[in-house]
Amino acid sequence: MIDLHYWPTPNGKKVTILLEELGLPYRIVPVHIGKGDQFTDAYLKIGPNNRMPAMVDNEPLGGGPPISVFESGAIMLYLAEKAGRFLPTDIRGKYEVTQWVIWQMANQGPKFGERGHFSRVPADQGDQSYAQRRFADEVHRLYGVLNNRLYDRRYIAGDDYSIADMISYPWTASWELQGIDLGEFKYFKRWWDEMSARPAVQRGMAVTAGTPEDPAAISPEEQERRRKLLYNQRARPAPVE
Ligand SMILES: N[C@@H](CCC(=O)N[C@@H](CS)C(=O)NCC(=O)O)C(=O)O
Repeated sequence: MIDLHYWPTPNGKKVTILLEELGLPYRIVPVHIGKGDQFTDAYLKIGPNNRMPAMVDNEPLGGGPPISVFESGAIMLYLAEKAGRFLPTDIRGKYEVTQWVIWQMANQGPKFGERGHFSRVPADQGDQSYAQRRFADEVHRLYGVLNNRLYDRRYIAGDDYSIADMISYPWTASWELQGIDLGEFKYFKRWWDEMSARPAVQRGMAVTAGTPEDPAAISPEEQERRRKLLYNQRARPAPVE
């Protein structure tokens, strides 16, 4: 069985889409990132970057102790390789897909994330207009990269559906909130409509991690504790020998 340490955000949903496409049994282990579950000693053993998702495969190929993997891109590569699907094994096909997985991890994920972050900065933190423009432009540029890529290909890596498509979809699910007009990106839109209609994509996007919290039920003390934990994160001290 695979344990997916998960919270329902785009980075988590990349992996649930793949697990649903593969039809592999998995167990969701909630990592409530708003409460700070990502900082516990137990979680840091499998997710040393204090971010989710992370995965533990209790039945790795070839047997032996469980294998744990963090970083959504690495988890996607691991699961696709294990299942022998959605990642070609020939050298050309494999790197056609891998380069787009890394593109997503190094560009689309971080830039879309920062666009969201700077759009939510409280007013008392000063003028954010440069950062907001910078990341809105990057998001627009990256939609253009996908649109141009999909101009003469059905899928991101070519004729076949792959983990490059699954990893790139969740961050585009809220294109409207990102200020994007899909009329500008018609080749991307054709792909997006096809992706959105896939039953496994719909199931993966709908995976939750328990009942959502009622924000009104969080005490002011707890809100303050979370604010201190989550904002201005700096290096954690190394273990003492
Ligand atoms: N590159 C990482 C990014 C993971 C990431 O940023 N996860 C966010 C949620 S989407 C998180 O765990 N945030 C917790 C925090 O900021 O403390 C991946 O793709 O796995």
